[in-house]
Amino acid sequence: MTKQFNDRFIKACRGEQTDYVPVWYMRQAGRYQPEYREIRSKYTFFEVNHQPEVAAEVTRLPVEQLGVDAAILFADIMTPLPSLGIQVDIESGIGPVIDNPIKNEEDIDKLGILQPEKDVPYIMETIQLLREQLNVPLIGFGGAPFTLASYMIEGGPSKNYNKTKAFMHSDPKVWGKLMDKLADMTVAYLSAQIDAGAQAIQVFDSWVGALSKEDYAKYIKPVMHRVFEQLKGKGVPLIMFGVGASHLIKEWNELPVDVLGLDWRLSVKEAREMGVTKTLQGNLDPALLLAPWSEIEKKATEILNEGMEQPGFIFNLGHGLFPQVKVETVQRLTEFVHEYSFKNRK
Ligand code: 1CP
Repeated sequence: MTKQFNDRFIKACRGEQTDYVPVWYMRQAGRYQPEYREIRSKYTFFEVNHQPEVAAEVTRLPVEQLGVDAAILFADIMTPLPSLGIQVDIESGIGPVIDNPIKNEEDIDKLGILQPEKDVPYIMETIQLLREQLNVPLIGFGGAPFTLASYMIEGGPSKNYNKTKAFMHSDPKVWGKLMDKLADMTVAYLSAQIDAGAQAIQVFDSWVGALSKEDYAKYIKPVMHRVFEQLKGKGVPLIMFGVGASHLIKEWNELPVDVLGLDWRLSVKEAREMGVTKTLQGNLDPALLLAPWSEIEKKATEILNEGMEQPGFIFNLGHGLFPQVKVETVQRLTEFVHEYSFKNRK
């Protein structure tokens, strides 16, 4: 018998009351799971990504193992970039590495246009498969223009985004051209995911917190506004997330999105005090998952108490799960979030 569909995550995205607080984790599929490591010993990252059956299996792992209330498509924010002519490899212990970083306007003019059906058909196939297999909502996702540009310009992960910021400030017109191209790609990619069956979308602007509020408002906010405005008509909840971006939270609150994902630097209560009205998602520091259970429980309780002040809260980490975390710890946390929020519901 198939289990009844669990729609708590979607309800919470829409700011509706749920009997318990739904939970999922960023990077809930990954190296902390022995099953994931086993699959990755046979295939490269992109080999997993490109095979719908395998990608769907990896996506389902945390749903079956942890009992989370949402699944997130197994892919990467880099997945669509090769179709634009950007050569990406995922290197173990590093992350995405790009052989031909963007240096000038000519490189931007050469970028291709993403045609999802032709370029990334495996993404849509994976989504369709998962919709038959899952009884929780499936989250589709993509990288935001700034974060994608940071990899494309730096050539890989960066600490300070110096080249990216220098590019932006040196020639704002050319920068705008790059943002527009990446925004068009993001809209096409995420629209195709929704059409294939993704039931919510999270946009990762992971590294945009490197910018000042002024620069964000001038160079990034208009393009993010356009991306979300174009996706809004598709009718699925939209989630915005970034790391170290507490100073941008009021700007985000003005974007046409449903949910804001917080990292651990700003509490739910502080965000509310700053005037943030949207549904919130977050925000346990993933490093705490290596601390004794009593500390994890204390902090999770505090987050839940603050989150449940308003209907519609989604429990998550402040950033992705990392390889050293034990599966049992994440299982216990998931159970705790469900039980505590059920007992203390309003
Ligand atoms: O095979 C491996 O174990 C490599 C590790 C890994 C994984 C598991 C990478 C390389 N990507 C992924 C999958 C992934 N990436 C998901 C899948 C689903 C899930 O969450 O379970 C998602 C949503 C992402 C998104 C992603 N990739 C982001 C945004 C989220 C974030 O961490 O802020 C970013 C910045 C990336 C780039 C990337 N890809 C991989 C790594 C290690 C990184 C980060 C590198 C860096 O620090 O810049």
